[in-house]
Amino acid sequence: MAVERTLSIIKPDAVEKNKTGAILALLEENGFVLRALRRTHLSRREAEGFYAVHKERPFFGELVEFMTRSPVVIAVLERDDAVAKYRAVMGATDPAKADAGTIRKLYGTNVGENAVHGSDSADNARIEIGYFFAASDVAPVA
Ligand code: 3AN
Repeated sequence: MAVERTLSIIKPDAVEKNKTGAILALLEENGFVLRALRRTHLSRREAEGFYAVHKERPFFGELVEFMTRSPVVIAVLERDDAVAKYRAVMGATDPAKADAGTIRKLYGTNVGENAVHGSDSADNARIEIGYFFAASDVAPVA
């Protein structure tokens, strides 16, 4: 499987719980290389734009409120099969249904406040990385 990149966001709930370092360590232990890393407090406009695909969903307002509540930590992760491997490490959307040892099981609160985001395809990963990072921020493939 080719080397691939995906976008990770450590969401406000996990940053508030001081779990940024624990989550980044778990990712490195799972073979992900941090190609870019940024801590920021998302504006409403940034959060609405990022989650535009969900704008018709009933939880959209709640999701934007949550994602703008306090800072997030955004990372570009790289390894072979990064999109699928990161989704496996994240666990199911609902932390209560996530497998033991996954980030959402360990650090998520509920289906809305579930600790981390991960791209759902390589195409979306490229779009999401471009949404938050300039090409010059992302280290070239080694
Ligand atoms: P995932 O993040 O696992 O790909 P999606 O794409 O279905 O899940 O949902 C995007 C985000 O929307 C989730 N990470 C979660 O924060 C939020 N979300 C999903 N379902 C709900 C829900 N029923 N109530 C509140 N927020 C939700």
